[in-house]
Amino acid sequence: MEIRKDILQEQNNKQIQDLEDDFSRLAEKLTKKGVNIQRLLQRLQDFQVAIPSWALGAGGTRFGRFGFFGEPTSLEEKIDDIGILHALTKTAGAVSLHIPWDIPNDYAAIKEKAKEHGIFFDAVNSNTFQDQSNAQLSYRHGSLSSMDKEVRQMAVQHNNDVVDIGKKLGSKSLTVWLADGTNFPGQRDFQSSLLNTEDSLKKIYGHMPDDWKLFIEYKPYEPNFYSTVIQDWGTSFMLANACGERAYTLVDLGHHLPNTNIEQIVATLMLKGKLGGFHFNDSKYGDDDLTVGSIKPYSLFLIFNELVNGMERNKQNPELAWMIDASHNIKDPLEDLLQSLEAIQESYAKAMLIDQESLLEAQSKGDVVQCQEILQDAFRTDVRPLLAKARVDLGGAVNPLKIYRAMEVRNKLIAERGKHTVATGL
Ligand SMILES: [Mn+2]
Repeated sequence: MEIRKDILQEQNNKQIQDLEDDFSRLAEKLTKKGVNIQRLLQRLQDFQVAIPSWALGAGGTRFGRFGFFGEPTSLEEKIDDIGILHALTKTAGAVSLHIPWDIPNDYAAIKEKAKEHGIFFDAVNSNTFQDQSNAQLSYRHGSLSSMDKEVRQMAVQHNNDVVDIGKKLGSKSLTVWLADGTNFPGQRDFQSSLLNTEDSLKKIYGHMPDDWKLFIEYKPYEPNFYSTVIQDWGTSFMLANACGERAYTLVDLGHHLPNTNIEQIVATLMLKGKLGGFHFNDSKYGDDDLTVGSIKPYSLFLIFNELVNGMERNKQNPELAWMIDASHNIKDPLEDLLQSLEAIQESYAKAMLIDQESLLEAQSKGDVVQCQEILQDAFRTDVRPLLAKARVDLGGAVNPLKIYRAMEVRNKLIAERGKHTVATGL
């Protein structure tokens, strides 16, 4: 299944006049406000989000999993699915592999396939939150933080292996999300767990090539419910500092307790030059892994405001690695990802519309009402014609979801792959 250019063009033709009308109206309005439309379009076109290899199939919960039909059963098919997303949106030009779920069999072939779709290999992710079938030792009581030296060595070795796999694909970064923690008070010693983790991460950092970056994720709870070794951004920041200058904190939107001010965390990390990566999702309660922008679009906008600001002001940060980190339990995974990609671009565009100069002036005058007006003026702008224009100019779809449905992509995937196929992953 591929998105044929002529069919895409045919579909686009039905909507292109409406888009041109909407775009000119919006462009005129924004130009009057002093917005540089070409620059905005360019930045939207440059923004590429990695799709994780585990997100192309249906996710599940610990209670069960409802499969979605026509799921990809191999890494090749997963990359084909990302190719579909990228052809339609022109903003999904990267894949993030999770090892050992997606170890390539034929590196040259997989690289060739990704290249055909215009996809590059972004951060590789290690997995020490479950035992592998051939493992000699168990992560039951932790991995990088384990009290057992041999278990720690095994976990470090796994991460080093992941780096070596990534090297063969052209990846330049490793993301570590550590599930280690405890369920009960007194179960383990906090200080030793943290020291062990620091020691393990330093070993992994030492194994990485000089042009690689290490991203350290944090999360307050789950799968453990009493304590997590890397529970918050402060712990991640401390560990990144201990490892070295190419180690950074990675913010995952779902990895916060409800109502945490994530935009302030972003601002602080960017000020300190320690924000390396970003995982998008949305949530109501915790790490719900819902479609980006489906629950709290205003929060996402405020977070993007700090990201845009930081990218301008804090050049000491690396180019951020963006990834969608969601689990699709109830929707067609590809449709869900299309919605997420749209929501990300929408928030990014709106954040770029904030009149920063006027905001600074209002802040300095203590005009709190005006500060809110400025933010919300940008938030209330319907930027969708801008996103569509940016996409179409690169050969993408006017409306990716509409065209995905019109082309009956899922039915074609089912016809090719069969109905009850199951993707590796969550
Ligand atoms: Mn994540």
